[in-house]
Amino acid sequence: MFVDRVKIKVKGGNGGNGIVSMRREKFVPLGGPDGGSGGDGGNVILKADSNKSTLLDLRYNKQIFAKKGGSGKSKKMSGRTGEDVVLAVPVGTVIRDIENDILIADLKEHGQEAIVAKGGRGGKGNFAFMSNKYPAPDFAQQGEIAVAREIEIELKLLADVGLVGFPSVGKSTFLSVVSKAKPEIADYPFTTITPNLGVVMTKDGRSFTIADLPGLIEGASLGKGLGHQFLRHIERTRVIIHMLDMGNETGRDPVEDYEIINNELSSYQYHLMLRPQIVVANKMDLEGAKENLARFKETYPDIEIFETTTIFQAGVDKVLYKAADLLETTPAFPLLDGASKGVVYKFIEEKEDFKVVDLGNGSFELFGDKLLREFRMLDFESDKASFHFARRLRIMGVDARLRALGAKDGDTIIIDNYEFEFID
Ligand SMILES: Nc1nc2c(ncn2[C@@H]2O[C@H](COP(=O)(O)OP(=O)(O)OP(=O)(O)O)[C@@H](O)[C@H]2O)c(=O)[nH]1
Ligand SMILES: [Mg+2]
Repeated sequence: MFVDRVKIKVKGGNGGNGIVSMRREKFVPLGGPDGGSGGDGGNVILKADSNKSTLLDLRYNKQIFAKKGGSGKSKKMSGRTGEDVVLAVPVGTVIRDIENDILIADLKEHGQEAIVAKGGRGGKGNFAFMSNKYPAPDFAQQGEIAVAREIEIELKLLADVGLVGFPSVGKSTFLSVVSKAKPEIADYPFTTITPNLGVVMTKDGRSFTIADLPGLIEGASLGKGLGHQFLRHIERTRVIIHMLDMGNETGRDPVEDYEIINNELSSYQYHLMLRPQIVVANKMDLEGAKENLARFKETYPDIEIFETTTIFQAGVDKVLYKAADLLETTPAFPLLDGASKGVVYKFIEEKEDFKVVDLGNGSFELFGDKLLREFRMLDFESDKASFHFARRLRIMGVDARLRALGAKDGDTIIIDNYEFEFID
């Protein structure tokens, strides 16, 4: 089965907790702090693998969680790092964050990887908090809770050339005579229901990949037929072979078909009409083909058109040469959101360490990834830890900012749904 789009939930492992521990030695009544930090949680990683051709495995695997980090140990020993989960996906896989609607990665080469969910950081043990000011800190940090995110994983075929046209015009037959691919061929519409890929070698030794796509019909760009679902696979192609059935058997009119398909390509969001097109008049062996072709040429005198009879392999070499020529001069089209170089790796960047919002009535709310991260790693049980956090706020300049905004003794400070009193 060919599965080319799945949604899954991913979450890195939580960070391990740091611990509080004091060295105990015979004859040394008060040893220094030696509580180790927690290990970082594991990441969820997707890795492009050329042996994979579909996303089928992921379809039955809706939630993927990496392992959490281990707690710190005494003697300054860190907890173990949580194991990563690495999932193999086909080359050509595009990953986006659903909630933020951003592209996370575009895996174009075998072996490329992207972290789709980061593990939480390990909390610091009391040893890590030791300083001149705190020679013997007796508090530690909790491990960071990893954030779950929903991602959409999509396979966009990496073919150089895409075969498009109405159903039954002979696209699969073309692919079967120019490559080793063995697509199903029959005289009913939508014989091809999933794309087929083939590798072409021209007689002058040039090689490229070609994708045979399900037939398009009028309204395909709006979701009619099977075409819509697969139009997006054309997004990666650089050259389009637009195939027409010049025979009279189907009762369709090739001139009209040509216009309908082009309308669909231009209505579709990926600017598919920007790709150079090779127009192919197929089934030239059939009755009426010559007349139809003459009519096409009259309507479009400036368009170069290649005549083929794919069942006899007639005329196909010229089409392949033309495709190879065009590929030499046509650069890759960037994906709609700008990714083209391979792995893009985007997490929303934090601009400032913190932000203070005056809510009025003596209430202020604190925001900021860094600040929240530290806050969430607080060990609430320990007064000392809270004291340390308060000191951090002072060092980061949060206190000063609050005062500048007019915060007074007794005002309410909100962090992450918790309320505190401002003490000046
Ligand atoms: N007479 C004649 N028949 C052809 C030619 N090329 C293909 N056919 C026939 O046309 C029918 C449809 O061919 P396919 O290659 O399956 O067409 P397709 O465009 O892939 O169709 P879909 O997969 O349904 O979109 C088959 O019965 C082929 O044998 C040709 O050059 N001449
Ligand atoms: Mg077909």
